[in-house]
Amino acid sequence: MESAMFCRQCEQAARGVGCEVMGNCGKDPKVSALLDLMIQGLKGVAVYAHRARELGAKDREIDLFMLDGLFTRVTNVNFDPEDISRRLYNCYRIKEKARTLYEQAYRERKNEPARPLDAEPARWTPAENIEGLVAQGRKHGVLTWHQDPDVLSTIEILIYGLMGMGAFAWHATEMGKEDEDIYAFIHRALAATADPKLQLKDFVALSLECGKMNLRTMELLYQGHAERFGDQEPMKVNLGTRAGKGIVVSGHDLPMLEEILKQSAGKGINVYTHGEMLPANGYPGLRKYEHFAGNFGGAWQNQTRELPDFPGAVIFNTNCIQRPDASYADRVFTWGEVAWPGIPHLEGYDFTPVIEKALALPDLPENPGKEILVGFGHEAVFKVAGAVVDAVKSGAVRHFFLIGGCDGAKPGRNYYTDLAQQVPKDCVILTLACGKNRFNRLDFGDIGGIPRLLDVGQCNDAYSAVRIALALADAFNCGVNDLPLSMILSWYEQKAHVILLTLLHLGIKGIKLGPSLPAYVSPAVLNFLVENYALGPTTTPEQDLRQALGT
Ligand code: SF4
Ligand code: SF3
Repeated sequence: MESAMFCRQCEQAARGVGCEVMGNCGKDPKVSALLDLMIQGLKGVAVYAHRARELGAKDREIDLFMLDGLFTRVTNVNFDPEDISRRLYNCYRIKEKARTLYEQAYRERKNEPARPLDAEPARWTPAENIEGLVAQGRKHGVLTWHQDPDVLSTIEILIYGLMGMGAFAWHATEMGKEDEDIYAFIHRALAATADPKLQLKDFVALSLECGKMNLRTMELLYQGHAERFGDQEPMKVNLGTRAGKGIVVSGHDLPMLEEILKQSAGKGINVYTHGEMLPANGYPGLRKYEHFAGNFGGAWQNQTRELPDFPGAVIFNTNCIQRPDASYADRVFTWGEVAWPGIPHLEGYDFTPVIEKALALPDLPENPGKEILVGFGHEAVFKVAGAVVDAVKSGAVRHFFLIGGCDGAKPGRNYYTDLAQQVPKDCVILTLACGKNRFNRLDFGDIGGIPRLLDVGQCNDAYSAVRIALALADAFNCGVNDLPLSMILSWYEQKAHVILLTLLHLGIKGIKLGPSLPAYVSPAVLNFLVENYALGPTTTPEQDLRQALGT
């Protein structure tokens, strides 16, 4: 019997196979079909935009829409059929714009009209209503992307990589950081997935190229943040609340947080980060706002338990949103690509509705909380590099562990907490992305003044982790694979997935990935990853530590 939906793009894929009745994330079959249609629509845009570029023609609206569309499909971003439908009609308009661009460029270059493209996505026209769009989307589910399971696996690896990279690039554009090569690659790669002539090796190569282009994307994102807000600095973050009105900002987007801070200044409102926004507390350009009060709550998957206790307004600017509980749904907003049915959605940078909501809601109590340390982006780590290198040479620091990646709601993720707690006292732990929320409130102490837990930042700061690894290799005059460094990663969604592609592109071997391996990696593709990169699943903290330390 045909299932209601099929999605296996994240770590929560049901039974490690795929969500077929209802997404474990909360995505229903209707939304799933619309998001499948989004990929089909984007392929249509890409086949034209890629060919137009080959003829020297490009268009910024098309390029920016591509990032929008890819980001919309990322796990835990958009759950609103109305919102996605609007984006789909826009996708069709953009595809037609790309078609015209291509046809004009062709005529100008070749002095003859372009022949119609035969790629199926190029011919898509949207149905007239949501039900029709849903019916269309159901014909373009992931299992239709290719008949061969191994080729399908590599196409999924590529498309999910493009989604993660699209999200990072979307953030970078907000700060004016763009790169023609990134747009050209995204169009070329997505157009390739609609080309039936291409084979497994082509998609493997494109996936590794995706990792390479993502490194460039992450570099741009880092530069955008650093130029606008200064480099991250080690700073203590208060986890309590201040007396007064409050706004919680959840997600990843720093320029949006800055606007909220600017617009709410002097109004008796305190602003708190939540989830992956925590590292925002390490940026001097954001900390300068006196009413930036710290962080509320823990990991994203605890939001429905924690946000009922926050009496102020809440806004999600990126993933990960979950179904807002009735006890706080009337004070939640979404922004950017995030949407949830019935929740007010803000576009642009006018946050008056959130501010007015916060002012109308009850005060928060004065409740001084624990403090934790954030802000060890690569520039901050480089400042203590001499001490770190000396500590390694003297034997005071034996090994580094990068325990990075996304958190998730499934059981089995306590592996990372157990691992962090069992890491021997003469080892340093670097954290990155939201997985750290499981254990970053614990006290890890220091080694001769070097904190044992150094938080490099959000998943959006993965560039810093790469720079730290490369600098260590430089300092010890060896390759990254020869360093006393183990990467034990947790993945959940497509941003973690593309960071992994970047690490593979850099030739990093021996990465441990958990808590489970992606459902979309076929046995043959997994074999390839094991043979070429020694990529393996996490096992038990004890066994993985023994292997990492050679004990
Ligand atoms: Fe399931 Fe993840 Fe897809 Fe949601 S995004 S439907 S949890 S595989
Ligand atoms: Fe987390 Fe959603 Fe990915 Fe940015 S907030 S790491 S999962």
